[in-house]
Amino acid sequence: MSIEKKPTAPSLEPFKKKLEVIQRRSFLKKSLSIGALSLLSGCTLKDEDAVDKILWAMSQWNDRVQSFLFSPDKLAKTYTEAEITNPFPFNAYYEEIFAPIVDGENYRLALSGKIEDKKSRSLEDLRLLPQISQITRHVCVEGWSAVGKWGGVPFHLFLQYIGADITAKYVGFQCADKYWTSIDMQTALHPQTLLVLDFPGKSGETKYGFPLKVRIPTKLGFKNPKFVTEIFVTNDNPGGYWEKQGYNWFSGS
Ligand SMILES: Nc1nc2c(c(=O)[nH]1)N[C@H]1C(S)=C(S)[C@@H](COP(=O)(O)O)O[C@H]1N2
Ligand SMILES: [Mo]
Repeated sequence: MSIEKKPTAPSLEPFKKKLEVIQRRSFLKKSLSIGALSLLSGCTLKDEDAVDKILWAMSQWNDRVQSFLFSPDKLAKTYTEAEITNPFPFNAYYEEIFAPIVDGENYRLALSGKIEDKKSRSLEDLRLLPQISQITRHVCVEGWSAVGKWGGVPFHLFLQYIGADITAKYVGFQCADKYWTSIDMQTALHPQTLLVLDFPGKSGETKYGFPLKVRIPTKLGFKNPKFVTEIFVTNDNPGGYWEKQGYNWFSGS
Protein backbone atom coordinates (compact mmCIF):
# COMPACT_ATOMS: atom_id res chain seq x y z
CA MET A 1 0.00 0.00 0.00
CA SER A 2 1.56 3.30 -1.00
CA ILE A 3 0.73 6.29 1.16
CA GLU A 4 2.43 8.71 -1.22
CA LYS A 5 0.28 7.81 -4.24
CA LYS A 6 -1.69 10.83 -5.49
CA PRO A 7 -5.30 10.42 -6.61
CA THR A 8 -6.24 11.54 -10.10
CA ALA A 9 -9.55 13.22 -9.25
CA PRO A 10 -9.92 16.29 -6.98
CA SER A 11 -10.90 15.12 -3.49
CA LEU A 12 -13.88 17.41 -2.93
CA GLU A 13 -15.81 15.91 -5.82
CA PRO A 14 -16.82 12.67 -4.12
CA PHE A 15 -18.03 14.66 -1.13
CA LYS A 16 -20.28 16.99 -3.06
CA LYS A 17 -23.21 14.67 -3.72
CA LYS A 18 -23.10 13.38 -0.17
CA LEU A 19 -23.02 16.89 1.22
CA GLU A 20 -26.06 17.70 -0.85
CA VAL A 21 -27.81 14.63 0.54
CA ILE A 22 -27.10 15.72 4.09
CA GLN A 23 -28.13 19.30 3.39
CA ARG A 24 -31.30 18.09 1.74
CA ARG A 25 -32.07 15.93 4.72
CA SER A 26 -31.63 18.71 7.26
CA PHE A 27 -33.76 20.90 4.98
CA LEU A 28 -36.41 18.17 4.87
CA LYS A 29 -36.44 17.91 8.62
CA LYS A 30 -37.02 21.62 9.06
CA SER A 31 -39.54 22.17 6.31
CA LEU A 32 -41.55 18.99 5.85
CA SER A 33 -44.69 18.88 7.90
CA ILE A 34 -45.64 15.68 9.69
CA GLY A 35 -48.60 15.44 7.33
CA ALA A 36 -46.42 15.62 4.24
CA LEU A 37 -44.04 13.01 5.60
CA SER A 38 -47.01 10.74 6.36
CA LEU A 39 -48.00 10.98 2.72
CA LEU A 40 -44.46 10.22 1.57
CA SER A 41 -43.98 7.28 3.91
CA GLY A 42 -47.49 5.92 3.63
CA CYS A 43 -48.02 5.73 7.38
CA THR A 44 -49.80 7.89 9.91
CA LEU A 45 -47.30 9.88 11.91
CA LYS A 46 -48.41 11.55 15.09
CA ASP A 47 -45.32 13.13 16.55
CA GLU A 48 -41.77 14.35 16.04
CA ASP A 49 -40.47 10.94 17.12
CA ALA A 50 -42.14 9.28 14.18
CA VAL A 51 -40.67 11.87 11.82
CA ASP A 52 -37.23 11.04 13.22
CA LYS A 53 -37.81 7.34 12.64
CA ILE A 54 -38.59 7.94 8.98
CA LEU A 55 -35.52 10.14 8.52
CA TRP A 56 -33.41 7.52 10.30
CA ALA A 57 -34.69 4.80 7.98
CA MET A 58 -33.86 6.99 4.98
CA SER A 59 -30.38 7.54 6.34
CA GLN A 60 -29.80 3.81 6.77
CA TRP A 61 -30.86 3.22 3.19
CA ASN A 62 -28.34 5.86 2.24
CA ASP A 63 -25.60 4.10 4.22
CA ARG A 64 -26.25 0.88 2.34
CA VAL A 65 -26.04 2.63 -1.02
CA GLN A 66 -22.88 4.49 -0.04
CA SER A 67 -21.16 1.44 1.36
CA PHE A 68 -21.88 -0.32 -1.92
CA LEU A 69 -20.16 2.54 -3.77
CA PHE A 70 -17.18 2.66 -1.40
CA SER A 71 -13.87 1.85 -3.00
CA PRO A 72 -11.19 0.79 -0.51
CA ASP A 73 -8.44 1.86 -2.91
CA LYS A 74 -9.64 5.44 -3.35
CA LEU A 75 -7.25 7.91 -1.75
CA ALA A 76 -8.10 11.41 -0.56
CA LYS A 77 -6.10 14.18 -2.21
CA THR A 78 -2.97 15.33 -0.39
CA TYR A 79 -1.67 18.93 -0.35
CA THR A 80 1.62 20.79 0.00
CA GLU A 81 2.86 22.64 3.11
CA ALA A 82 2.13 25.94 1.31
CA GLU A 83 -1.56 25.02 1.00
CA ILE A 84 -2.08 24.51 4.76
CA THR A 85 -4.85 26.69 6.25
CA ASN A 86 -3.39 28.88 8.98
CA PRO A 87 -4.75 29.21 11.61
CA PHE A 88 -6.67 25.97 11.31
CA PRO A 89 -10.35 26.43 12.30
CA PHE A 90 -11.56 24.99 15.61
CA ASN A 91 -14.95 23.28 15.78
CA ALA A 92 -16.93 21.28 18.34
CA TYR A 93 -20.51 21.12 19.61
CA TYR A 94 -19.48 23.80 22.17
CA GLU A 95 -17.47 27.02 22.23
CA GLU A 96 -13.67 26.85 22.01
CA ILE A 97 -13.13 27.84 25.67
CA PHE A 98 -14.89 24.64 26.78
CA ALA A 99 -12.55 22.31 24.85
CA PRO A 100 -11.26 19.64 27.26
CA ILE A 101 -7.62 19.86 28.34
CA VAL A 102 -6.36 16.32 28.85
CA ASP A 103 -3.20 15.62 30.88
CA GLY A 104 -0.90 13.86 28.41
CA GLU A 105 1.40 12.44 31.13
CA ASN A 106 -1.32 10.44 32.86
CA TYR A 107 -3.30 9.73 29.71
CA ARG A 108 -4.16 6.10 28.97
CA LEU A 109 -6.06 5.07 25.87
CA ALA A 110 -8.67 2.46 26.87
CA LEU A 111 -9.30 -0.47 24.51
CA SER A 112 -12.38 -2.67 24.57
CA GLY A 113 -14.53 -5.04 22.55
CA LYS A 114 -13.16 -7.44 19.97
CA ILE A 115 -9.45 -6.77 20.68
CA GLU A 116 -6.88 -9.37 21.84
CA ASP A 117 -4.53 -7.06 23.72
CA LYS A 118 -6.77 -4.69 25.70
CA LYS A 119 -3.96 -3.22 27.83
CA SER A 120 -4.46 0.55 27.96
CA ARG A 121 -1.79 2.56 26.16
CA SER A 122 0.13 5.66 27.20
CA LEU A 123 1.29 8.30 24.71
CA GLU A 124 4.81 6.87 25.09
CA ASP A 125 3.55 3.41 24.07
CA LEU A 126 1.89 4.90 20.99
CA ARG A 127 5.01 6.90 20.06
CA LEU A 128 6.94 3.62 19.71
CA LEU A 129 4.82 2.68 16.68
CA PRO A 130 5.68 3.71 13.09
CA GLN A 131 4.42 7.19 12.19
CA ILE A 132 3.72 9.19 9.06
CA SER A 133 2.43 12.70 8.41
CA GLN A 134 -0.25 13.71 5.99
CA ILE A 135 -1.65 16.98 4.61
CA THR A 136 -5.34 16.60 3.71
CA ARG A 137 -8.55 18.62 3.55
CA HIS A 138 -11.03 18.50 6.42
CA VAL A 139 -14.61 19.09 5.25
CA CYS A 140 -17.27 20.12 7.80
CA VAL A 141 -20.99 19.78 7.02
CA GLU A 142 -21.48 23.25 8.48
CA GLY A 143 -20.08 24.61 5.23
CA TRP A 144 -16.35 25.13 5.67
CA SER A 145 -13.24 23.20 4.80
CA ALA A 146 -9.56 23.61 5.63
CA VAL A 147 -6.24 21.97 4.77
CA GLY A 148 -4.28 20.67 7.74
CA LYS A 149 -1.31 18.52 8.60
CA TRP A 150 -1.67 15.58 10.97
CA GLY A 151 0.94 13.05 12.02
CA GLY A 152 0.62 9.70 13.70
CA VAL A 153 0.31 5.95 13.40
CA PRO A 154 -1.46 4.46 10.35
CA PHE A 155 -4.63 3.10 11.96
CA HIS A 156 -4.41 -0.30 10.22
CA LEU A 157 -0.98 -0.84 11.86
CA PHE A 158 -2.41 0.12 15.23
CA LEU A 159 -5.32 -2.32 14.81
CA GLN A 160 -2.85 -5.05 13.92
CA TYR A 161 -0.64 -4.17 16.91
CA ILE A 162 -3.50 -4.49 19.43
CA GLY A 163 -4.84 -7.66 17.78
CA ALA A 164 -8.16 -6.18 16.74
CA ASP A 165 -10.64 -8.52 15.09
CA ILE A 166 -10.68 -6.98 11.62
CA THR A 167 -13.57 -9.20 10.58
CA ALA A 168 -15.75 -7.17 13.00
CA LYS A 169 -17.94 -4.52 11.41
CA TYR A 170 -17.23 -1.30 13.32
CA VAL A 171 -14.66 0.69 15.24
CA GLY A 172 -16.07 3.12 17.80
CA PHE A 173 -14.46 6.09 19.53
CA GLN A 174 -15.32 7.64 22.89
CA CYS A 175 -13.96 11.13 23.62
CA ALA A 176 -13.04 13.19 26.70
CA ASP A 177 -16.01 15.50 26.04
CA LYS A 178 -19.42 13.88 25.52
CA TYR A 179 -18.65 13.09 21.89
CA TRP A 180 -18.50 9.69 20.26
CA THR A 181 -18.53 8.40 16.70
CA SER A 182 -17.83 5.21 14.77
CA ILE A 183 -16.62 3.98 11.38
CA ASP A 184 -16.89 0.82 9.30
CA MET A 185 -13.92 -1.59 9.36
CA GLN A 186 -13.08 -0.93 5.71
CA THR A 187 -12.55 2.76 6.50
CA ALA A 188 -10.60 1.88 9.66
CA LEU A 189 -8.19 -0.14 7.47
CA HIS A 190 -7.90 2.59 4.80
CA PRO A 191 -4.20 3.51 4.29
CA GLN A 192 -4.85 7.20 5.07
CA THR A 193 -6.80 6.68 8.30
CA LEU A 194 -4.46 7.91 11.04
CA LEU A 195 -4.20 7.66 14.83
CA VAL A 196 -3.10 11.28 15.31
CA LEU A 197 -0.37 12.25 17.78
CA ASP A 198 0.76 15.47 16.02
CA PHE A 199 -1.80 18.20 15.48
CA PRO A 200 -2.22 21.44 13.51
CA GLY A 201 -1.59 24.71 15.33
CA LYS A 202 1.14 25.93 17.65
CA SER A 203 3.00 23.48 19.88
CA GLY A 204 1.15 23.07 23.16
CA GLU A 205 -2.23 23.88 21.60
CA THR A 206 -4.71 21.20 22.68
CA LYS A 207 -8.03 22.24 21.12
CA TYR A 208 -7.55 20.21 17.91
CA GLY A 209 -7.84 16.96 19.85
CA PHE A 210 -4.77 16.45 22.07
CA PRO A 211 -3.71 13.90 23.15
CA LEU A 212 -5.33 11.63 20.55
CA LYS A 213 -7.49 12.10 17.50
CA VAL A 214 -8.44 9.87 14.61
CA ARG A 215 -8.07 11.54 11.23
CA ILE A 216 -10.13 10.04 8.41
CA PRO A 217 -9.65 12.11 5.25
CA THR A 218 -12.23 10.05 3.34
CA LYS A 219 -14.95 11.09 5.81
CA LEU A 220 -16.69 14.33 6.75
CA GLY A 221 -15.31 16.30 9.71
CA PHE A 222 -17.77 15.03 12.30
CA LYS A 223 -16.55 11.43 11.73
CA ASN A 224 -13.06 12.54 12.90
CA PRO A 225 -13.07 12.20 16.71
CA LYS A 226 -10.87 14.49 18.86
CA PHE A 227 -9.74 13.94 22.50
CA VAL A 228 -10.18 10.17 22.03
CA THR A 229 -10.12 8.26 25.34
CA GLU A 230 -11.36 4.84 24.24
CA ILE A 231 -11.35 2.75 21.07
CA PHE A 232 -13.63 -0.26 20.73
CA VAL A 233 -14.24 -2.91 18.07
CA THR A 234 -17.76 -4.24 17.71
CA ASN A 235 -20.40 -5.77 15.45
CA ASP A 236 -23.14 -3.45 16.79
CA ASN A 237 -23.20 -0.06 15.10
CA PRO A 238 -22.29 2.42 17.89
CA GLY A 239 -23.67 5.44 15.96
CA GLY A 240 -22.40 8.79 17.16
CA TYR A 241 -23.18 12.21 18.59
CA TRP A 242 -24.29 13.86 15.33
CA GLU A 243 -25.34 10.58 13.72
CA LYS A 244 -27.90 10.22 16.55
CA GLN A 245 -29.30 13.59 15.61
CA GLY A 246 -29.84 12.54 12.02
CA TYR A 247 -26.55 13.10 10.22
CA ASN A 248 -25.82 10.36 7.72
CA TRP A 249 -23.67 7.67 9.40
CA PHE A 250 -21.52 6.77 6.37
CA SER A 251 -20.70 10.39 5.43
CA GLY A 252 -17.76 9.77 3.17
CA SER A 253 -16.43 7.66 0.38
N1 LIG B 1 -14.45 15.05 20.68
C1 LIG B 1 -14.98 15.73 19.67
N2 LIG B 1 -14.60 15.45 18.42
C2 LIG B 1 -15.12 16.13 17.37
C3 LIG B 1 -16.11 17.14 17.57
C4 LIG B 1 -16.51 17.42 18.90
O1 LIG B 1 -17.36 18.28 19.18
N3 LIG B 1 -15.92 16.70 19.93
N4 LIG B 1 -16.63 17.83 16.48
C5 LIG B 1 -16.44 17.25 15.14
C6 LIG B 1 -16.66 18.21 14.06
S1 LIG B 1 -18.27 18.56 13.62
C7 LIG B 1 -15.61 18.79 13.37
S2 LIG B 1 -15.87 19.79 12.04
C8 LIG B 1 -14.20 18.52 13.77
C9 LIG B 1 -13.45 19.83 14.05
O2 LIG B 1 -12.09 19.58 14.28
P1 LIG B 1 -11.05 20.78 14.38
O3 LIG B 1 -11.31 21.53 15.68
O4 LIG B 1 -9.72 20.11 14.38
O5 LIG B 1 -11.28 21.66 13.20
O6 LIG B 1 -14.11 17.69 14.92
C10 LIG B 1 -15.05 16.65 14.99
N5 LIG B 1 -14.70 15.84 16.12
MO1 LIG C 1 -18.08 19.48 11.57
